[in-house]
Amino acid sequence: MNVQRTLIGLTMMAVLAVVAVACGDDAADPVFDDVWARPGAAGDNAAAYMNITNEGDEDAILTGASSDVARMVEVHESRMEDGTMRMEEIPELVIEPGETVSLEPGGFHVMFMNLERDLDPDDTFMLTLHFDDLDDIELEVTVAEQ
Ligand SMILES: [Cu+2]
Repeated sequence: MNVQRTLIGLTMMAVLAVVAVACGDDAADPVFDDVWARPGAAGDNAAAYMNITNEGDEDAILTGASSDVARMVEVHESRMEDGTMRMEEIPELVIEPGETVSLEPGGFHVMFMNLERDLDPDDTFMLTLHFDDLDDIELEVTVAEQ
């Protein structure tokens, strides 16, 4: 076998592989439903909930959120610890391809601390979600008593 020809062949294959990766549309594709928030009074806290389904080929990694309804917006997880409900910030919430993660009371939620205004039932407001390697995603949240 001609060694030089084999090397050229391998080099060509490597080049093609790089092009394939660069041109592939592998990406996370988070899709949202049942987006709602609990009511709250100005100065208090509230939380938003939703289902996030990743219809893409890469992990969707939620890294944070922002909204003009509150000074501080964080992604939290609530859990029981020694009989007490505690919550902590989740710096990265990973949703694998094909997976649905539910943000729901008692679990993951988007926390609004120190509301700038009242959130009354049937109000709507905009929430911006930040994902690793994706453009920001804006969602309309409906306030509901559930
Ligand atoms: Cu919280």
